[in-house]
Amino acid sequence: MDQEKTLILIKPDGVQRGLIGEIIARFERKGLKLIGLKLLTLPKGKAEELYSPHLGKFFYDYLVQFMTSDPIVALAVEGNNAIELVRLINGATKPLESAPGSIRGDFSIDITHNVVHASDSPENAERELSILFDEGEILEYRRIDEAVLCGPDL
Ligand code: 3AN
Repeated sequence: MDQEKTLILIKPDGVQRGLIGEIIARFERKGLKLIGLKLLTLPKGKAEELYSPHLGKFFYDYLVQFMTSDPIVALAVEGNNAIELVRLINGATKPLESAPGSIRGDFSIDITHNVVHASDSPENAERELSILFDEGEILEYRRIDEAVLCGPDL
């Protein structure tokens, strides 16, 4: 099975609105394993690196300013097809496309202040995890429910 690690950020609006617990609970309940967790104010250089694929776009400067304006929460999670799964749980970028039931669909009406970020490919997951987490901050352990969360490879 495709075990993947990916990065999730609870953006400053999510932290300010008191949604940290609500958001983490959704990923935990789904069966994703939390392997890294921190509350931090993102330094400008790291925000620029994180969003470097968007450099030059009209929203880039504001996005960097917003992401560094107040604390965020960084989560590293692991699980079967975690990258796509997390993006499904987060919901689409555009407010009119994020389905009710997703985090953005339930909590956001704005394309910038949209509560969460998540990596969109294995390459970006590796790149983004290394921006937010040092070696040693990502843990390896077994959850006691792993045997029932993930069946055998058939
Ligand atoms: P996602 O976060 O859903 O992967 P991306 O990677 O296309 O979306 O964009 C990264 C972030 O850039 C979005 N979460 C949003 O905050 C911001 N962004 C993207 N498109 C726009 C836009 N048209 N106007 C303003 N901000 C945008």
